[in-house]
Amino acid sequence: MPEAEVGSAFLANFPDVSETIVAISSPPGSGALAIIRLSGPQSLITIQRFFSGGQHLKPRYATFGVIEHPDLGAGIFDDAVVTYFPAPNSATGEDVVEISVHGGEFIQQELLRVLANQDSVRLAEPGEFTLRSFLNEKIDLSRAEAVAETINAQSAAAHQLAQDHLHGGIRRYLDQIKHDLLLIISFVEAELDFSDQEISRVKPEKHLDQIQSIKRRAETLLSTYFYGQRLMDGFRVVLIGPTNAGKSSIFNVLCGFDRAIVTEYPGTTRDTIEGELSIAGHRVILIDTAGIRAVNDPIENIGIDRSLLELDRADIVLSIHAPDAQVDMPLFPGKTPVISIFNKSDLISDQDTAKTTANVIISCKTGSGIDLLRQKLAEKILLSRTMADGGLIIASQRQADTLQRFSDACLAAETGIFSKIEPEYFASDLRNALSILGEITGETTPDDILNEIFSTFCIGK
Ligand SMILES: Nc1nc2c(ncn2[C@@H]2O[C@H](COP(=O)(O)OP(=O)(O)O)[C@@H](O)[C@H]2O)c(=O)[nH]1
Ligand SMILES: [Mg+2]
Repeated sequence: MPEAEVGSAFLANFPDVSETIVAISSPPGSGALAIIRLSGPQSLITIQRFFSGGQHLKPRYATFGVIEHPDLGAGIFDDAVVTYFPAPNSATGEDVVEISVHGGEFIQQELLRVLANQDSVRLAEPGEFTLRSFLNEKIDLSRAEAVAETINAQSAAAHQLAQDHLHGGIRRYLDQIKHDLLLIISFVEAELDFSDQEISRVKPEKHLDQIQSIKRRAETLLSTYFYGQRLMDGFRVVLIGPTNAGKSSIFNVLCGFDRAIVTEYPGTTRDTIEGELSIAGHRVILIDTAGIRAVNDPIENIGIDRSLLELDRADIVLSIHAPDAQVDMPLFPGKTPVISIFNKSDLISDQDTAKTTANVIISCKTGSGIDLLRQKLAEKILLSRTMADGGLIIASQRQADTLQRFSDACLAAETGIFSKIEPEYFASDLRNALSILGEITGETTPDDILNEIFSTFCIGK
């Protein structure tokens, strides 16, 4: 949680949090219903000017009535359901009013405009509702970031990760580390105080095991980032192979509809095409590429360059071969995991198929082997799964970078022990590590970083 002086230091750089803010919290565009949200001290009085049931709003109960105000034209503007959450028991910790109206674009925009024109009310900045929850100590920074993760999650596994963070998973994990680190610090500092009077008793080496254990736990969490990032952004699975091997056909079969053009003419696919699918609850971005071969066609060559770029970015490569497609150019996918696929098994005899060394034998024509291919893909994806205690996985680059800095700070303390560092410097190394740890949960996060985090949120969140 932000400490008082830290808070006031960064408040200067944030929008004025004493003002009441308003925003549309439902998605842009028209829909059945829309939610407009007010937060701040003027929320109640503002809605009372517009809403027929405004004088009878019972905290946390939905009240039905009509919106009516001269600024919104003559007569009734719309039906509405309004819920009032008095401070501090609201999402932001301030007075919050949620207004549900019909989801026409005119209704939303007009109501928003008129509400934002009221005294001491203004439009919310991106992420300002979540910023206020953070500043009012409703949530720590890792949970604030989880709000964005929850909204962005596009698969079951990503959703689960976000929910874990939203309910304090990161906070709990780091609190344990912080607790252990604080124990060492208080011990060392107490001994330092004492050693003014007597001979020095401080022995940093006594804490070596504990520091190593703290560092290890941070690194375990850090090691989950690779998988976590892919959970959020999707695993990039790239189809490569000679022209006519059936890459586009496999792409279509896996995506479940005919997206890529398939013909018997080599060089049909010239640009890379992306499709999305779910494999074992994981988001997969499947990428069909131009077959790699030596040609003089400038357009096809650009497509081939793009294929090679995709190969560089791939998490998993599906390398396709077929009995009637000749290999024009060898491919080197480097360290990326590869599933080799022998396609068009319907064209050759079972004995000849048995000779192939491919991981999976399929036929897009008959559909044989496709389920096995999905299974192999799931296995490869799950191979990269790493979790810290309690199934915790991180997906934020900022958290990963900060954990790396924390681990470096622990290493500095550890190295200090071996080089017989002065106890004062040892204590200061530990304090430094503690401060870095606090950046993840928001206790010691610099204001420009906070600004950056909240400004990436959508308006109304
Ligand atoms: N017999 C047979 N033909 C296939 C199979 N898969 C794809 N083809 C055909 O092979 C040709 C090339 O397929 P395409 O998907 O465009 O290959 P790409 O160039 O690698 O993308 C097309 O005529 C497809 O109909 C298969 O499993 N069996
Ligand atoms: Mg193709």
